[in-house]
Amino acid sequence: LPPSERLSRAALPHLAGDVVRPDHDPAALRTGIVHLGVGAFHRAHLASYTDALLGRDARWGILGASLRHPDVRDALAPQDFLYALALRDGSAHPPRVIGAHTGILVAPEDPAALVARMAAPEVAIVSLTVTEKGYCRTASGDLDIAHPDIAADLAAARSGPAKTPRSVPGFLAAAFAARRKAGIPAFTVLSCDNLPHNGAALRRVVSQFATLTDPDLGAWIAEAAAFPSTMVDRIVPATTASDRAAIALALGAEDAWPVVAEPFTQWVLEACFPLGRPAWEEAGATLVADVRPWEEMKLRLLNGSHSAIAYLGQLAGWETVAEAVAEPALASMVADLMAEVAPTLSMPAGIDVAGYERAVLARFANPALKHRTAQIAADGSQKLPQRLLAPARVLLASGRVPKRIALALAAFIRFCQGRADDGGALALSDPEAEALRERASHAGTSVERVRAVLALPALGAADLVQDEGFVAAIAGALEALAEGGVRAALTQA
Ligand code: CS2
Repeated sequence: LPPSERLSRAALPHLAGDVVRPDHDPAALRTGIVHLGVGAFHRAHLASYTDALLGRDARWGILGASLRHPDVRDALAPQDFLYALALRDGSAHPPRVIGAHTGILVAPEDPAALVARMAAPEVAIVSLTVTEKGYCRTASGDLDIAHPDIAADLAAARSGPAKTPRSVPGFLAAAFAARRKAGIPAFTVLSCDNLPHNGAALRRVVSQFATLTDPDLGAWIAEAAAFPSTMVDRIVPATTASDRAAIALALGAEDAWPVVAEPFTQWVLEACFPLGRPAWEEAGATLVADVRPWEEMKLRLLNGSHSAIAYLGQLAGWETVAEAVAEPALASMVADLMAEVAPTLSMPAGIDVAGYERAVLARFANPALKHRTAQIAADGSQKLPQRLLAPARVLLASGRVPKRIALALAAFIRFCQGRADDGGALALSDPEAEALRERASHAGTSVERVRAVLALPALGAADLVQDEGFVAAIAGALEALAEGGVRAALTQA
């Protein structure tokens, strides 16, 4: 029988015996961190590291904020912001209850309240998982002033202190302005998104936003605020109805929004937190001086392979990553792709590239995870520059035409055309969806279609459009996909 009780602080003593509970009192936490973007990834990553340390130091509770939708708040508020984290790898793991959140705000309901909480003196860190598109950048990394949210936030901020931001740079600048005015030191901004040099990338858009509204504020942020870069890694698929049902049984209570994740987790951070931080290294994080080799390794080997699997899988009808890599031809294409990309990396000291590649493939093969290729296929315009185009550029500069990257990009273009190999319709979820579909379906030769897609400004690949060898390789792969589908193209590759 399904349990009738709802997860809550009061229900903690009645949960199933093996459930791992917080070793602190979630009601006694203070708020040292405000986190923007309370999706599944955050709840299985930063929140999990932090939760493990709160018994020692209750200062670091997390106030979450959703920038768009109320759904996570609505699910978790009735259960005191507790939720279960369930690890999946085929063996039995008892669920763990995470109790790291002191609340969740929904920004559009009351943007000023969020700014005020970010400006509170006890908040030392504002962390973020807002996905690539949340940064509102152009392909060259500048603030996208044509973005509707940025345009609205800039207009509002210029006509007085911004009380109702919508964008991430707008919220951060408004909170910095409030702190500066009140004489409160700048918080540390901690980007946890899959962008190269994510801290520096965020610093750039926030500083540009602030400078456009008040040059003194821009200068203050440049001087006073730290933006450490991080590499984050854990595969966290979207929670499904069957996950909810299974977790309710294992918990002995209903949980409206648990999260499922692989057991593997990694977090590498630059150790620059002027107002302090939780001792995350005691929960397994790695503090380094320079995160660059780590993030390049992860973005290009893991995320680059993920995107390749997502587009090839969507075309071939492989619903999950595990299903895709169970196909020997696809698994060997992914191994070859990683081998192709590896020479572009300066690996972190002590990490061996072959071992890392094997570990990534083993993680992809996790049959219990059900990570949908459709989920990873979303937002390609925001992901491909750092995942596939950056390593392609390095290889082309050294005279090599990267054939596997070309195949992955061809799969992306065919995916944007909207038809799977069996003729079924494929949904395109991307801020550039319309332009991508139009360019990918451009009348003319396959070379022209490849050029049209690569020339999309969001991809920042104008240089690659000029590389005839690369364009020809992508066009050849696109023709192979069109003629024989993914299976045939893989055997030719
Ligand atoms: C994935 C990532 O959806 C995607 O684009 O590649 O979310 C990936 O699962 C994580 O970065 C793993 O750390």
